[in-house]
Amino acid sequence: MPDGQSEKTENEAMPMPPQAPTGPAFAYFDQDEEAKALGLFEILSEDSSYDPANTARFDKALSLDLYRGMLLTRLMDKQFMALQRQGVLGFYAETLGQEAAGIGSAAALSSQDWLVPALREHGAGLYRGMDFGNFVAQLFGNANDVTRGRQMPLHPSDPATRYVNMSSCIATQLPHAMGIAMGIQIAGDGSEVCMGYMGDGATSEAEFHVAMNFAGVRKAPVVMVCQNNQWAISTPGTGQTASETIAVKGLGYGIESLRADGNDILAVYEVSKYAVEKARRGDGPTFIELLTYRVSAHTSSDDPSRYRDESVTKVWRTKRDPLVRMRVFLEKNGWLSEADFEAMVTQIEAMVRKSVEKQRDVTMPPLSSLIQDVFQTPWWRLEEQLATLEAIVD
Ligand SMILES: Cc1ncc(C[n+]2csc(CCOP(=O)(O)OP(=O)(O)O)c2C)c(N)n1
Ligand SMILES: [Mg+2]
Repeated sequence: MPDGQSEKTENEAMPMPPQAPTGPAFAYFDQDEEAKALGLFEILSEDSSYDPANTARFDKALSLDLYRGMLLTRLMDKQFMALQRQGVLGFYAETLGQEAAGIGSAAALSSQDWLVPALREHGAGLYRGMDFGNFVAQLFGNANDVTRGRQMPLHPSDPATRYVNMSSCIATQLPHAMGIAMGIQIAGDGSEVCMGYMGDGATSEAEFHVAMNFAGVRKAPVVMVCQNNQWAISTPGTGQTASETIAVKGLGYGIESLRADGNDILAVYEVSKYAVEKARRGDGPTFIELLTYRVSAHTSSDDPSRYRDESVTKVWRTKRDPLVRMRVFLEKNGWLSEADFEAMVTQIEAMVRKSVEKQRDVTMPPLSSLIQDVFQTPWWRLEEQLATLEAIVD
């Protein structure tokens, strides 16, 4: 990447300790298919109480790493939304309240795996090592942007970490995710897994059913993750489906389907790890519903107070906040002091500010970039059109 190499170390994932889950909560996995799809797997309850038998895998390094990933997502979202309001950025969408769902699931992937995102996985991409400078360059659509300013802001893409460019058209990414998994089956050495994300709204689209059908039939190494934040812009979950849960839809396609508390990052990590390890063994796809809530507006172009009861949002913002839940867990274990927390905040905020300062004055992509990435070598017709355009601009 042209920029941001020094920032890369700031958000690299830590190696995962290879411990197997053991505690009573894991009896969830021994239930019949329907009970799993209708139930809700949880490790850290709302008041952060937990059975230590369920948290054996989460040592200090992994726990702090997961928390830092969520904190980075929240703090950068706040700064980028402020920049959007100041007119510096054209568009932005927060993941406020959903940080555990994105980070906890992506944390189960290894570096060679693929992540096919929907709208709210940019934090997860950065957690997996997406270059921060590259991400900010895409927000500005400047000359450092690998997509050459052709996408709306917040459509990052990072070939180095196999973070695939987001498709704005809802659910169109799901056949892509399933197709990548089929490609792994055909051409890979069997060690890679693809994780494809969607919102609850995407499960009503045709592409969801196409992808799930093929994934089930081909037993593809794909993990389909639905961040059920209970809203699709102004459509609530009750207006989206008559199904009892979203997870249960997977059973019709012969896909094992799990359902977890999406605001409990330890639970999200465990169900995701289970699914990723299963896919890597060649035992086929898993569908995961993560129950969470979109605390923020849909995007910077939306005002949710016009269509929903914000007193409900307040409960999710306070009592059910995934960062508070995990922070109490860290404090109970003596792994995060107030001073450690303050230092983490200062370091993240400074990194975001520094990167914005670096990227905001970078020039637009050159006109000649218009014909790049269309063919391997631009053909004469495109060269001719570019010359005409350059003459007009001059
Ligand atoms: C095919 C298609 N239809 C409609 C839209 C407009 N649109 C953009 S986001 C969105 C809602 C998405 O909801 P959901 O899948 O639950 O994801 P969330 O935004 O809640 O993360 C809609 C309707 C679109 N982008 N693509
Ligand atoms: Mg939604």
